[in-house]
Amino acid sequence: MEKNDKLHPYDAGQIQVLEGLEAVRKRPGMYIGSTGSPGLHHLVYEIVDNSVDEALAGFCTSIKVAINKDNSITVEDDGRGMPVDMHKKMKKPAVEVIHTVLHAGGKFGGGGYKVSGGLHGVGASVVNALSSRMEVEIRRNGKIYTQAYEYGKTVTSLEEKGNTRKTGSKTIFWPDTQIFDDIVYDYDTLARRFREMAFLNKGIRISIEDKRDEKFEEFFYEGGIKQYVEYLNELKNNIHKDIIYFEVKDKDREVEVALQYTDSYSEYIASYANNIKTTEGGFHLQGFKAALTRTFNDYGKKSKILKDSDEPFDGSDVREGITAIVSVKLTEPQFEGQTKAKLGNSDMRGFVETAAADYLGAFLEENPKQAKIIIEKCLKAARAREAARKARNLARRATVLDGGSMPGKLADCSEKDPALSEIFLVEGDSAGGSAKDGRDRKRQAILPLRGKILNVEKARLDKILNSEEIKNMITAFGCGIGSDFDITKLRYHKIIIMTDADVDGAHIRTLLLTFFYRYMTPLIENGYVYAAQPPLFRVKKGKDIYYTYSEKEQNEVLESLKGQKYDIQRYKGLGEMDAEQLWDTTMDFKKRTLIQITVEDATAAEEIFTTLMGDKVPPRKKFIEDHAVYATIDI
Ligand code: 28F
Repeated sequence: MEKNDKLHPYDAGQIQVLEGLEAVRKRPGMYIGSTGSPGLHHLVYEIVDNSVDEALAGFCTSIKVAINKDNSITVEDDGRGMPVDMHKKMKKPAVEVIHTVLHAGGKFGGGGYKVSGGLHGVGASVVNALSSRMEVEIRRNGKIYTQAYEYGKTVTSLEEKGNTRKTGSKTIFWPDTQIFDDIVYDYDTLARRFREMAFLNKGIRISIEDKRDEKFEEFFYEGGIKQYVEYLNELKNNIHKDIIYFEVKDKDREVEVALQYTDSYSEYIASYANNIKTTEGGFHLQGFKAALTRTFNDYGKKSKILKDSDEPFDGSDVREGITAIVSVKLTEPQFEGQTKAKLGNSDMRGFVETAAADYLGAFLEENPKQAKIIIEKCLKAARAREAARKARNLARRATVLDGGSMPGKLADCSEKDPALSEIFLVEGDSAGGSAKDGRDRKRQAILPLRGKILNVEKARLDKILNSEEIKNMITAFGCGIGSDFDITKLRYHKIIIMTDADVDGAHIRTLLLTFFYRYMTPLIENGYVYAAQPPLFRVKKGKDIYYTYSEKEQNEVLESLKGQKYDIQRYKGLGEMDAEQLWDTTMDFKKRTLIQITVEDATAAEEIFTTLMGDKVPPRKKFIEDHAVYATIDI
């Protein structure tokens, strides 16, 4: 490898190969996205993807992943074993080419896999390039073979290590500490992805073992995405018993869909292409939605549930309450969009639409009882949409007619320039009172919210528009709601959520964020929404007062006062602070810290709602305790 290629032109190909993997080490982000935690976990997915490809080809049923004590990773499958025969051009065993040549995947020509996720076979070489060491063990041809690499370079030639009757591949790799910020693997992150993989690929058994603290889980779903929908709806109330499922394949593409309706008012449709979540959607999703709207309208009319005088269902009507997984697999996926999470293969629209329309049409015909329940729900959604439109118009007219008078509970500010004005949404009337007394009257408006605001997951827009708290917010903000929303009319450029630092406060914040995200999206997109940060403790030493905002900060203050006499007050709620304290700690422009809410924060809040907030109270309570506090306080 140290040879000069001018003297040994024969080796030029090999030198090019080395440059190939050097490129990966120079710019790892180009290949795995980042060198932070996501990139570190991506290494595992690349190796597991190769096993999944072997399983999708029909030769592997079980994949075992282990996080070892030293944060190396072992992946083992029971496939055919990576090929070990000599690669004619490279004059190296195929397995060595797979691990040391970038884009090796494509070089196998006709032998390549039909569908593939990840980096399409370049995965193993990329992971190898970013590992301080990698070892492979192959069972094939009745023999055991091993080879090792370091920093992407071969350190031992392929060796025969004895006989076996089994077949399969095993890879161990040690992420390079020179490349990654941190090499500690997170069990839950890996487990979540493997559960998803097992749902998306029925019949594949994927296990994960954590040797650092003896954790183990195995994921295996014979029903695939059908069971995924069942899992997602576990905490919700379904309105018909069968999960609707179909699968259509042609020569080089396939689509699989599972769906079920619940009594929820929101929709959850997750789409995938080659096991990659297409969060930005794409043609497959468009095809599915189009088929849903068309077949439900056709059946609605045919069954006379939808009268001739009724307006047709629109997309939102037929998706209200749906939980669906749309998974396609195709030979050459084109990923587009800002985050490369949008499927750009235009043929998938027609393919999915035809498949879905055929199957859904037949399902409705063959299951009239379930069809009736679903179509009647669509009809209710359509009527609620019409009622909401009217309510919105009324609300708008009322505002215009009474000269835009503000809600009685609002203590408005005198400033008229929105850029200089802010509004605090305060949990509870007592904290609202302190905030009104303590505020800067020129620039700060206060709107107290009584108790919990309406859960927008459990109500349609027409009901939402009847909620006092929500009406007050709409009027105070001045820009309408939903499709009428006009950000240019916004009366305050800072909307500050001020809630207690406890589970209830976190819940209210989640509710508000979900509401804003669903019905006043531009508020979040423009960065106009904030969370106030009230203190957790007050430490008083003689005349000195310290407010602290985290346990850590509190410990630091107590440390610095060691041996001295002091008095601690823990604030359980905003209501425990008087007007002056609230101003000093949380509202004063000069001293406060506000946390700006990002679109990611809002989508996280919304995801908690759509996927995991159900009606079955105990699990929901547990979920809020486990997650909502972090999901909403850590913003
Ligand atoms: C621990 C990670 O990487 N498993 C793999 C195979 C099996 C074959 C293969 C792999 C063909 C198209 C390159 C065997 N016999 N586990 C794994 N198992 N790669 S990776 O072939 C190489 C690929 O591009 C295999 C016959 N055909 C294919």
